[in-house]
Amino acid sequence: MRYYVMTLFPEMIEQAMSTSIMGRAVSEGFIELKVMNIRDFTLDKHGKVDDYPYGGGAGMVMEAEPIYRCFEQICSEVGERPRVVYLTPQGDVFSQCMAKDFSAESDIVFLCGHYEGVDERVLEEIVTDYVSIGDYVLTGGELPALVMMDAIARLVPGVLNNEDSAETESFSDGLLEYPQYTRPVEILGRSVPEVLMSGHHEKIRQWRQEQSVQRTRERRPDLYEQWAEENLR
Ligand code: 6GU
Repeated sequence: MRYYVMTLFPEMIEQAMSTSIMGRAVSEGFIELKVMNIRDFTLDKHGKVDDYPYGGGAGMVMEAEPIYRCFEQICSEVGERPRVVYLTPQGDVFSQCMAKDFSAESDIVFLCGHYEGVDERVLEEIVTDYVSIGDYVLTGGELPALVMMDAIARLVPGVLNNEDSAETESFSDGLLEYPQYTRPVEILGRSVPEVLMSGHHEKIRQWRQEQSVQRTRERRPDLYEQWAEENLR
């Protein structure tokens, strides 16, 4: 899978994507990352990429031209029109279900906006998906793009060491994860639950399932209702 990121802050993307599991996914070739600096595509001799908003008002608006020229270069590399995600609080709220949908693509383009926004005309021309990562306001689309790339990449075969770890955990079956323990057997006056040391695999599986259900009911009643609807009724 190949990610293209159109941004004015390429270091922000490169940094985060060179670390931990994403770093390994890139260096081992499971994910190909092409970070495009929108500033490299302006024809303006001073490298200007934004301008005042028509109609007045605060802040600057990112110009259509450099973004469109950047997109054209991406299209010529991909050979067809890829999905283009514009990160905006006005988009559909990102979910595990959307991550799964995107993980089937061979190429995804992320357009990161800044300032007061992006000239609407280039959005109309190239964007296929408007995505938000939640109901709060960030200064730019880079962190949301990173969030999406992480959530999508871990569904790509090979990115996680453990074959089934993406499937058995939180959300895959609509429940939150059960609690985990490691050595020592006692610390801070608390012991590891007996059943986990019993070696009885079926009992362990049952206990974990019960913990997941209980935890979901307490911490995310909204998710619990959905799960109960699909599994109990
Ligand atoms: Cl995708 N962008 C910005 N700027 N703020 C956000 C967001 C996106 N999602 C939540 N807040």
